Amino acid sequence: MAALHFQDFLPLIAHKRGRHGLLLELCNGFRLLMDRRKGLITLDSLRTNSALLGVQDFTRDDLLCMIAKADLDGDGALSLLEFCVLMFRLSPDLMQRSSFWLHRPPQPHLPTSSS
Ligand SMILES: [Ca+2]
Repeated sequence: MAALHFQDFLPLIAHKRGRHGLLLELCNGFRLLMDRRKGLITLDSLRTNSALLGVQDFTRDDLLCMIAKADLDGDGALSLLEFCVLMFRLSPDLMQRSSFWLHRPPQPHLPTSSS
């Protein structure tokens, strides 16, 4: 049986809790992995918390490669946005669902004249 990773649960979370719940879980996942002083996921913070992502058997070079592939601005660390993009890329089911969400943008809750 293949090991399950954080991103494997994202489609289920999206189905059960909707896009707001999914974004909340992504933010929670980011916070667990980030370097608290920098507010970013660094190589060191990723190595320290790699078991949370199910990548504890990854080498330093594997983790560097993972960061490099997701590091959109080239600063050597992952921001929340870069982490979210990485999780969507690692989860094909989630990627398919995201195109559905793009066609149905969130509806703002505007106050009515009676409220
Ligand atoms: Ca970056």
